[in-house]
Amino acid sequence: MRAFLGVGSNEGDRWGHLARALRALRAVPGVAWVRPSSVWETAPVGPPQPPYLNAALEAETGLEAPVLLRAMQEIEAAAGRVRRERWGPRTLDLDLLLLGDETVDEPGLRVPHPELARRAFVLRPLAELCPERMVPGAGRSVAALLAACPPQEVRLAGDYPR
Ligand code: A4P
Ligand code: MG
Repeated sequence: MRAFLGVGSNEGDRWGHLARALRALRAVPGVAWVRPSSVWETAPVGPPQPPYLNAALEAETGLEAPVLLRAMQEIEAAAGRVRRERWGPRTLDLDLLLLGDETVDEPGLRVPHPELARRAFVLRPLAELCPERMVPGAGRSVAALLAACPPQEVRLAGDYPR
């Protein structure tokens, strides 16, 4: 199944956190391969905080959504992620954006990610990987959602670090 993940960092060694997240995801048993988007620097959404680096990752995996989410949370924890205020600064944030054509609506896991359609910092990198992909529940493609979402400051920062 094809999975799409959002990556964000606005605390500490942001480029290093992105590089380690990609390496760690590639090492997860059940993840066949991972392809990154470019890296975008984006103005923070939420409380005042430093700018983010955001990117998207495409992965091929047989893992079920909860198992994949648990692996992602372990990668966040290894980056020294401390959960404080909602939408506050973080060393590494990994969000499960899309998983095949699946819709999951559980207390601890919602797929597609519920904020997806409103966030240019998610849609801009995602549109590099899969512009034509239809988003379940939205009835529109990633590119169409990007064109319609509120304007935000997002600028290309460079290639994904290896
Ligand atoms: N959860 C449910 N569905 C998912 C999913 N599809 N992927 C649950 C990942 N997690 C999911 O997340 C809270 C809970 O969401 C998790 O325990 C999980 O079970 P969290 O990462 O602990 O808390 P959070 O990230 O502070 O809250 P939230 O609502 O997930 O925030 P977001 O949506 O991650 O947004 N501005 C810019 N420019 N760039 C950013 O990347 N990120 C955020 C955080 C705010 N502003 C930003 C950015
Ligand atoms: Mg999150």
